[in-house]
Amino acid sequence: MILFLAPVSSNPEVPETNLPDVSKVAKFLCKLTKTCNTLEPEDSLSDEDTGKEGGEELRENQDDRLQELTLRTTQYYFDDCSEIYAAQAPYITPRSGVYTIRPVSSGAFSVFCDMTTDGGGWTVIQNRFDGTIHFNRRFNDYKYGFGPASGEHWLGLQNMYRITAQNTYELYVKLEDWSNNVRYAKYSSFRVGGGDNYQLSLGSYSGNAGDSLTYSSGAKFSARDRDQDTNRGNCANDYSYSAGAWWWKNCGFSPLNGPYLRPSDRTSYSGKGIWWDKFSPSTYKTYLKKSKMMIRPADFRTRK
Ligand SMILES: [Ca+2]
Repeated sequence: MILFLAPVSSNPEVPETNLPDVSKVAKFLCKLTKTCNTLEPEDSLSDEDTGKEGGEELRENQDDRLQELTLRTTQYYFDDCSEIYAAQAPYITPRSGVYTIRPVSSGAFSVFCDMTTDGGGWTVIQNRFDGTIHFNRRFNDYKYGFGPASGEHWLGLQNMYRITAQNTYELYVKLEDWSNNVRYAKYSSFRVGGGDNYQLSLGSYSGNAGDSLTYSSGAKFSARDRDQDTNRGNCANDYSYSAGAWWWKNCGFSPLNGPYLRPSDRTSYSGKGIWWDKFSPSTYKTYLKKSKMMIRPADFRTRK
């Protein structure tokens, strides 16, 4: 397991906080991983290490020092964003941003960590907010993921499976409509199965957006080129009332991977956009502006 403390990129919405002393962080990390002998950050890097010439200032600020520490500890990884939260919390206000994690039995990959919503520690698995990344894609894209972790993004079913196989995870779905109303739906457990079905298992609902996902619990994942639903057609492709890759049964009520439609795109013939039935009934007038899905261990709060 292990240890990336500095986000690759910070969330501009999060105010800068004082960074910790790097040597303290290093001590904490080696204590945590019992690898003190191999984790001795040097005071400075050689020109060769940095690619800089002429003895110019090697480390301009603590952000660079944290990045250096990150690069020098690549043999250790965190399982998910909740562990990064726990590693940062003793020293700083945990910072949202892109980090690298490596779940058990998995390679390393980048994720966006939301450290502010509902107590933080969330690993973002889906994020849509401006339509810059198109989501009308084939099954393989949904399997392996697409879009930058720092922007509009689908983490990938395979990575969701690897993360959620480690522990019991909860799901937080944050939604915003075009009138800037923000609501959420939370599920006490969320698991994506293995194989090539990526079957969804969900726990109980709470929140203020309404429950539009429980219907999909038990569903296999379908995309336009992979029909694994229980409908005689292909819910991901064939009907105007449901669109995009999702955990469809006889279709469903929460296509958050649907087309990104702005108010100007809406007509009674525009098909369906991103919607969550209980929050944005499936009429052409109420497609959503933002959708963010995030997961973290269900025992996160009691562990803190
Ligand atoms: Ca079908």
